[in-house]
Amino acid sequence: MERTLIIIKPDAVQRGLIGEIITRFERRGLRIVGMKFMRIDRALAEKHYAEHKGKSFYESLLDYITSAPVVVMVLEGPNAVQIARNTIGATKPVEAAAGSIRGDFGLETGRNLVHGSDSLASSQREIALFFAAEELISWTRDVDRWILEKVE
Ligand code: IDP
Ligand code: MG
Repeated sequence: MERTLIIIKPDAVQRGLIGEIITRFERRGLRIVGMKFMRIDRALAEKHYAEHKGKSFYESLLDYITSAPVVVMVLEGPNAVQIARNTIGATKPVEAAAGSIRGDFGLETGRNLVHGSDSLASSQREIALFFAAEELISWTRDVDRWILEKVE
């Protein structure tokens, strides 16, 4: 089982797409183990996007992610990191497959609606930035045996 950090970014929240986006992850079969509605401040944004410091889009990225409230989620499942990335689609909406979130709702890279961790190591680092351990709920769904080959 893996966990991954998802952010429904300010543009998606402003456009009323919270429900649509959560629905796509739920339908995929991923299990929500943490979720909060919040405004990301500058300090947290800098930590979250530290790998991009110095890049041409860094300042506009910080402005974007701090511009309005977001929904932050931790999703769990086998291969959750890669499966969530596939459901989200490629970074640039112009390259995102139709049927992915960015491929269905996005046009520009700086308004690409959703964040998903890019590796297991990133997910662990990012989850710790946004959630305290006690905010993450370990649970099973009655339907899990119809989604997972083996329920732990
Ligand atoms: P990812 O979100 O698909 O992992 P990253 O390369 O990690 O993509 O970039 C982080 C975020 O920075 C992107 O989701 C996007 O919002 C923004 N970004 C990346 N490249 C560009 C760009 O060339 N122009 C504007 N924004 C960008
Ligand atoms: Mg990334």
